[in-house]
Amino acid sequence: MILFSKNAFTAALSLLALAALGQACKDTAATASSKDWWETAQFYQIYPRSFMDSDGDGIGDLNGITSKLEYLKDLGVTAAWLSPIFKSPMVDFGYDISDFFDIQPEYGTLDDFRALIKKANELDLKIILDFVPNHSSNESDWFKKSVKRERGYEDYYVWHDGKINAETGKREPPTNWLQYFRGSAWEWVEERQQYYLHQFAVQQPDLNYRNPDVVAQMKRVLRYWLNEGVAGFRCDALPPLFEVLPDSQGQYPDEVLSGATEDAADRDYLTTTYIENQPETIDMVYQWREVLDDYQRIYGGNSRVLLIETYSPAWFTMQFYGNQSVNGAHLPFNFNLITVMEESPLSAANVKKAIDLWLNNMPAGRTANWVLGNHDKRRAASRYGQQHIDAMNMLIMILPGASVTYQGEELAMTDGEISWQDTVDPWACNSNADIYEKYTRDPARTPFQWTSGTNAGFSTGPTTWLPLAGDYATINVASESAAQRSHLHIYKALVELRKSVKTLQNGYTKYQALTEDVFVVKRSLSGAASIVYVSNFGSKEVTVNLQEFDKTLPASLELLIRSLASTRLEGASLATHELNLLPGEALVLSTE
Ligand SMILES: *[C@@H]1O[C@H](CO)[C@@H](O)[C@H](O)[C@H]1NC(C)=O
Ligand SMILES: *[C@@H]1O[C@H](CO)[C@@H](O)[C@H](O)[C@H]1NC(C)=O
Ligand SMILES: CC(=O)N[C@H]1CO[C@H](CO)[C@@H](O)[C@@H]1O
Ligand SMILES: [Ca+2]
Ligand SMILES: [Ca+2]
Repeated sequence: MILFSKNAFTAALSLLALAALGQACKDTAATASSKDWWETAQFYQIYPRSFMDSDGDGIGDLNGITSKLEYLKDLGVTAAWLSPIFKSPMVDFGYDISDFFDIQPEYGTLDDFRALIKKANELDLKIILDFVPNHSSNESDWFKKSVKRERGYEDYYVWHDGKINAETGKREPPTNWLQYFRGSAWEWVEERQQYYLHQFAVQQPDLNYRNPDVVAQMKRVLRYWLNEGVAGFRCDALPPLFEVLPDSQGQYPDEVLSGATEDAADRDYLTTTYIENQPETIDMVYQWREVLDDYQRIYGGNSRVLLIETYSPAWFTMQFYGNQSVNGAHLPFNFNLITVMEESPLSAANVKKAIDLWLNNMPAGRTANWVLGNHDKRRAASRYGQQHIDAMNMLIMILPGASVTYQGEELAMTDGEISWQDTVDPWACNSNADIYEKYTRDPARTPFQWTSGTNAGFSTGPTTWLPLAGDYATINVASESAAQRSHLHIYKALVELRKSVKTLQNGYTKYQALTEDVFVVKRSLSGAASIVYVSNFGSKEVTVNLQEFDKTLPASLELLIRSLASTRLEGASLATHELNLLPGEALVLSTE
């Protein structure tokens, strides 16, 4: 399979272009003009439990989503990816699946899902499902059969006898491996007289990918939902898919101390050399891509996409794209704008660092992407500061490639405050009242804010599964739609701009940290107007000379879109040699 030749020539050209440039800023060349739908798409993540409740039980559901598809259409997004909607005991809120082929009753029925797809098709919106390959729920039939060693299911999971401690004579887990959610990654099952591996919660046993039956079964899952009309999958939690092979005695190696924390229950206490980022994981993603491509070849239609969740280092993550002869994921999610700013403050230099980290490592001919948040992280407006949310939304729409929005980022929704009593996230529940805030993911999962009314218009019921965030009276769809200016209007203008302006889809990209606080991006395409993004991430007013960034810029630029607090007027002409920026001000400008 030679799938690369089309881009090889442009890739070579872009290398030449790069070599010809100075060090101050960086150009990335775009590939030829016609792009597949996902390459410039706006993906929108829906967390179904918290999006819209149609029946008043306080829990979001499929009919709720269907009733709000017009909102997504109005936002202008290309595709929505849904966190898991499959049958689940909800220990990890759907990431513990007990039946990969059925819908969680709280969320609706298969017919409800079909109605959702039908409506989405009518609106020309694509629906992408979450694929959770690493584990099932321990309440799944597969696991129950495996516990009983039923024929065909004996090795569906990673089972082990453990080892006998020479001093105490007692049985112990096979290794010191730790789960993500605190504590040992091994659980003893009395009935089977063996331990099973669970890299996540006790109720999420790891499937055994060294068993070809498991590999085939999970491909059936993909084909099953493709038959229901989905546009692709977002693959959950790839790093822990494979573990290292045991030695000839069947023993696994212990991980060593990492030195990162003193807390012996925290996953970071040990290295993850043997339990994450194994080469077999890369190959499995290539196999899933083949399933999707084969499906399209047989049944036609648009490309079915594979998006990948991985927080691995660049050397591993970039392999998911594919190699010289095989295609991998269309888009391995780029979390750098999240992770770099978790470790260091929001500044022009750190934004540049996050962008460099992706674009300098991405294989030639592949498509970049930019993610601001998800249901595992504090909300973007809380992390970056509400005054910077427009600047960040602008950034992910101005940079080349696809972008991903987590529900509520378009409104600048912030985290809810969830007490220890109200805490439901298993990660936090496995800790205690003193430290749960370090682990809890509940604050980013509070109900979506539709109106300033009861339950923010999310539910007509007496309570909601998580309390609402405190700011819903002002931060909600109805208020922001009615306001003359709002984060929502800015977001929509950005999506519209990305869709209508070829320069943003196909143009060259150049960017620079102009000062400590001011970050600037230019997209250009021959024969078309250039688009310039400039943002002041600092807390002081500054004046910059954009000519220092790019001497070819004209003396003035036209203002297209401005952050909420900016006092300028759209259409104004701004001098490039002396541009004054308020703290937190971000602008999208055009050379036209
Ligand atoms: C799943 O795990 C939980 C927690 O260990 C346990 O209480 C429950 O009985 C298990 N269910 C099955 C079917 O093994
Ligand atoms: C690409 O990946 C495939 C599948 O993992 C592997 O067989 C092949 O050797 C790889 N090719 C290169 C050039 O790395
Ligand atoms: C962002 C995301 O999808 N996070 C999920 C990763 O996988 C674990 C286990 O399935 C979930 O707990 C996270 O919510
Ligand atoms: Ca409901
Ligand atoms: Ca695994």
